[in-house]
Amino acid sequence: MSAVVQSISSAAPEAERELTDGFNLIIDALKLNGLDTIYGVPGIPITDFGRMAQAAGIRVLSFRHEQNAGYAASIAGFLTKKPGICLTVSAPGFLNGLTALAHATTNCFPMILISGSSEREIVDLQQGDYEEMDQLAVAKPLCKAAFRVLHAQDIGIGLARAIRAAVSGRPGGVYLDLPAKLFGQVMDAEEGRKSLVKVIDAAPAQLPAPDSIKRALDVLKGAKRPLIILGKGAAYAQADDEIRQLVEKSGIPFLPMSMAKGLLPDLHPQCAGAARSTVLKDSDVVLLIGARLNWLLSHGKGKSWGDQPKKFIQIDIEPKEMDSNVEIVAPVVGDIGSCVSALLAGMGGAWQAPPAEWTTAIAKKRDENVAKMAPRLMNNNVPMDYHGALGVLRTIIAERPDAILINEGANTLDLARGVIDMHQPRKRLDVGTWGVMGIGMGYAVAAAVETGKPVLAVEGDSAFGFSGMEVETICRYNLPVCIVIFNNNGIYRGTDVNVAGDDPATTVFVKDARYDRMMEAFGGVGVNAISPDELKRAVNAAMDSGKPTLINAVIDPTAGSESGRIGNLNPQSALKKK
Ligand code: ADP
Ligand code: TPW
Ligand code: MG
Repeated sequence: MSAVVQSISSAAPEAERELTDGFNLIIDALKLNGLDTIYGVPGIPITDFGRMAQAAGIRVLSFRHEQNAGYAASIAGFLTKKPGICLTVSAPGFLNGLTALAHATTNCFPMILISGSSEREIVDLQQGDYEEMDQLAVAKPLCKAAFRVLHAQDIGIGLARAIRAAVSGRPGGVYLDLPAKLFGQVMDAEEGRKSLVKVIDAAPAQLPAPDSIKRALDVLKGAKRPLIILGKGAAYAQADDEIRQLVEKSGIPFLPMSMAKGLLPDLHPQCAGAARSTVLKDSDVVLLIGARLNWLLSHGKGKSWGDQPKKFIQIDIEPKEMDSNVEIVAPVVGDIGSCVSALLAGMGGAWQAPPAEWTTAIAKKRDENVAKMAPRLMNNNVPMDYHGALGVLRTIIAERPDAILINEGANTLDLARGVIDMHQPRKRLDVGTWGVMGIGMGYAVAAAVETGKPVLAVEGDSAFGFSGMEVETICRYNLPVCIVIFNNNGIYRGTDVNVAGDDPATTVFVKDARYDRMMEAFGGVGVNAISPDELKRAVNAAMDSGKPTLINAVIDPTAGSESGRIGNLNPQSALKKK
C-alpha cells in the first residue's frame, strides 16, 4: 500500500523513492496484527482513512451513531479476545464513542477507540479549531490506557501499545488519539515497514502460584456445601473444556452469571441456576471464576447470602479484585485457563464429591422452581404476557442453540434471563455490569459479523429506542438479525399516568406503536405479532430466511413491574404523597 513517487533532485537523475504515509501505516499496522474489522462513523479527519481501509480489505462497518459502533467493538472484543476497533471523528464523535469505551473497561472487554483529532497547536491554545477538544485528557480517566501518536514512524509502536494494554491482564478499553496531521505525514516506505510491530503473545498466560492452588484446594476439600460461580470472565477466557472438567470432576453445583449462561449448558445436571437464592444462602464455600462480588452478587454479603459463614475462593487475573468486598480466603491470581488447569492437576485422580444431601437439596429446589414456571410459559394469552412470549423464544433457542441471543430492557431482560436456557458458551450477550440500555443493535451487528451465526435480539421497547436507528445498518449489511421488541408501551409498564397535567407520564410511550414499520422503511421484514403462536411463526421464519426482521411483539402493558427484578435499588421518598 505505498505510492511510488519521483523525488525531485536537480543534481542526480530522477531517483525513484518508495513512500508511505500515516493513512497506509495505520492500515498496515492493523492488518499486521489481525485487526480486520472496524466499527465506526465517517467524517473529518477519518473519511478517507475508512475508504482506504475498506479498499485494503479491512471490513469497515459504518453506523448511524458512534455509541452503537462502540458497543459493537466492545462485544467484538468479548467474542474474539482481540480488541474490537471503533473509529470516530473528533470531539462530538469521540464523545459519542466514549460511553462504549468506558463500558468496555467496566465489563473487562478489550476494545480500542481510535479517534481523529484536531490540530494540537490550536487545541492546546484553545483557539477554537473545528471540533476542538483535548480528547486524550478526557478519555484517560474512563479507560485502561490512552495514547496519542504524533509521528508516522510511531504508528507501529502506538498500535502495539494499544493492543497490549487492551488484552493483557484484565482486558479493557484503550483510547488511541490520531491527530488529523498524522494521516498525511509521508515517510520512506521501507523505514515505515520496519517501524511496524507485530505484537507477539499479546495476552501472555499468567500462571497461578502453586501455593495459591494448594490453599484453594484445601478450602474446597473442607466444604460441605460448595458452589462454583461462573462469570463472564470465564466465558471470555475461552477455557471451556477445562472449566467443564473442573465442574464435572468436582461434582460441585454451579451458578452461571448472566453472560456465563451456556458456558456449561443451563440444563446440565449440576446447574443451580433455577435454585439461585438457595445456593447463595446455604453454600459454605464459594469458588468464583471470573465473576466479581459487585452489586450483581450483592457484594458477597447481606440478606441474599444468608447467615451461614462463607468462605470465598476467587480466580481472577486482577490481583486488586481480591478482598474488594469481602475477605477472600483463597485468592488465585492468574488467567482462568491456567488456574483451572492447575486446580484440575492438583485434584488428582480421586476427588470426593460434595455430600449428596447438598446436591439433592439443590436438585429438588431447582425441579420445583422449573415445574412452577412451566405452565406459565405455555400460555397463549392475547395480549401476550412476558412468560407466554418468552416460552416461545426459549423453545426456539433450544432448537437453534448456536444462535446468539442479545437481551436488554428491565422486565424483558430479567425475565428472559431466567426463562431462556442457553446451551453453548458466549451465546448470551446483554447489558452487563452497568445494566446499560443501548447495547442492542450494536451488539447485534457485531455478533452477526464476528461469528456468522444468526442473532436473536430480545429488546424492551425502551431499550430498543436507544439504538433503534441501527436497523438501517442491519438492513444495509443484510445481516441475519431478528429483533423482537417486547412492546408494552413503555418503561417497566405502559400504564403510568401523570396526575399533574396533560403531558404523558415519564415512563410511557406512544400507545400501540408499530416498530415493525421502521424495519419495512429500510427493506427489512416487519411483523406485528399479538399471540405467542404468531411470535413463534415469525421468529422461525426470520431465523430460517436469515433476512433482517423486526417483530413488534404486543405485550400486555400491565404485565411488568417497576425496574424488573431490581426495584429494591430505587430510592424512595418518605414524604411521597400517597
Ligand atoms: P459477571 O458480571 O459475569 O459476574 P464480571 O465482569 O463481574 O463478571 O467479572 C469478570 C472478571 O473476570 C473480572 O474481574 C476480570 O478481571 C476477570 N477476567 C477476565 N478475563 C480473565 C481471564 N482471562 N483470566 C482471569 N480472569 C479474567
Ligand atoms: C443508558 C434506566 C433501566 S431499564 C430501562 C431504563 C430506561 C428501560 C426499561 O423498559 P423496557 O423494558 O426496555 O421497555 P420493560 O420490559 O421493563 O418495559 N439509561 C441508560 N441505561 C439505563 N439502565 C437506564 C437509562 C433504565
Ligand atoms: Mg417496555
